Amino acid sequence: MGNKKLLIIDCDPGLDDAMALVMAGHGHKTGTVRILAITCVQGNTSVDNSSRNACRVLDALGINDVPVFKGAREALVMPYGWGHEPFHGPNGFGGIEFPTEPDTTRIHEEHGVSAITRLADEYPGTPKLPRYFLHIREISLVLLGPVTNAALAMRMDHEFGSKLKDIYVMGGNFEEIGKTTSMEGPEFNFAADPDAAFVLFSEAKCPLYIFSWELCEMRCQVPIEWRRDLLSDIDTPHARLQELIEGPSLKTYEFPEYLLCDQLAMAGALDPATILESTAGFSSINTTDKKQRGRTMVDLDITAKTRPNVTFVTRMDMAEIEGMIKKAYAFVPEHGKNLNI
Ligand SMILES: [Ca+2]
Repeated sequence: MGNKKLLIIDCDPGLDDAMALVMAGHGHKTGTVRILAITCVQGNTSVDNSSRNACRVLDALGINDVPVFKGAREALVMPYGWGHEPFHGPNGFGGIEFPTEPDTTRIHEEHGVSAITRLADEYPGTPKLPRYFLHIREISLVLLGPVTNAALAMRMDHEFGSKLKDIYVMGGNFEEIGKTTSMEGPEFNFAADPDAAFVLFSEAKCPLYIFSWELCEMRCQVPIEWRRDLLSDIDTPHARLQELIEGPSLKTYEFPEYLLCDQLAMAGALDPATILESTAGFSSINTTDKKQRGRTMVDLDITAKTRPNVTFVTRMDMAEIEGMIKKAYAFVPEHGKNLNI
């Protein structure tokens, strides 16, 4: 396996998920990372749509050796009840009516949660101190949607968290700014399944990197012109797909600048050197307040009782990330399938 980074990507594509999958897919095709699995969850859209959308991205990239698994259809406890996230359209991909179906034969029967826990056992890493069953772990888990699947994996296998190298999560708050339907609520992924986020923060037994809503909205935004120009001179299947699905939302873009969200967590997972600054803290999730369920509660005043369990990323190398995204879309993939629309 060498030093190749192993990824499990849990996602709910989703427009920004699609871009994050392209970034990882580029690494997979060029041999810098290996995607062991893509597991899907309900979030921006239903789990059926999100898994179908993941297949579309893989088709465009000509990736045929990455299995897709459907995970949780609902939040752990309380259904969020929004129907779908309007920003991403009713099918998660801008409401585009595609003339053809993607190759869904890559979706396996096995449930996503059981696939995640199985893979953590199949890739235990390198033995460090065999006598104590200590291993240098090698799987990075990247969470780009509600974290229901990860929480279920942690409940199925209590040691699951300790079988991972690290976890990269797009979600939560750090500076008391939220995003759901109103800007006052908690961040979307954690609001969608607050109880799952609580389990994740309690049970992760490996480094847990949080790419919060504030990081996306206040610290890593890029000019909207950057996004409008990004793919203008690139004609690859995955660039065409991204232009198509993001077209409707770009026309009526609600923010003054373009927000990268899932892309930031993926950039951190692919190249931790893109993380320029971070703050470790003790954090948990509000699961009881009616309006604030899913709100991240942060305590940076670390004592012996509150040892850090989370690292909040606070600054990233945006020039590097912008270049990483551009390069991924410009890459001409062997067997990449065009949509022909
Ligand atoms: Ca997402």
